[in-house]
Amino acid sequence: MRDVAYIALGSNLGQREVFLAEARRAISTLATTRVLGHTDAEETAPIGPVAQGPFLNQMIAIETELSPQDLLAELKRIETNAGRVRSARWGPRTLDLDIVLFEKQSVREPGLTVPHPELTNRDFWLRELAALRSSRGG
Ligand code: A4P
Ligand code: MG
Repeated sequence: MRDVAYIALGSNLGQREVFLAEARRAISTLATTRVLGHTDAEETAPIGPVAQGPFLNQMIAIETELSPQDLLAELKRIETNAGRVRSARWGPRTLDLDIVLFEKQSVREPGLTVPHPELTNRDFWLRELAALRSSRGG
């Protein structure tokens, strides 16, 4: 099914701008996928229980025929290519890619929840999502 999806990009380790740029490039090459737009990157204070440096966050909108599950698999591959090592949950990372929302599909499975359960708790996600939706005229 062709659908519009929103992906949150985050980095708080190393060359943060470079990791975000590489992630945008990699997402743009996914099969059956085209990028509709992205927000400017913005620095945000770390949320959650782990003491860590500030994040650079950004959101990208895509149109894709990939299922949410297939998109997640691709995003995990892109994270791994960015040298991400999973340590503490919520801890520092070179690159974190989260599926925020699909316009038409929702998922509730052990390994995947869409819309992302933290969406309503993250002001910058809500703001970025609204900006992308309004720039698409919808
Ligand atoms: N998973 C389930 N639903 C989704 C989804 N919608 N998108 C599963 C992506 N993944 C989803 O994620 C753990 C597992 O969640 C995945 O294997 C996938 O199967 P992870 O990326 O391995 O671990 P994580 O990122 O540490 O955990 P999580 O729950 O994704 O945390 P968040 O929400 O990514 O929090 N502060 C600021 N300012 N900015 C940030 O971006 N990010 C975090 C991490 C903490 N504090 C932050 C930020
Ligand atoms: Mg994550």
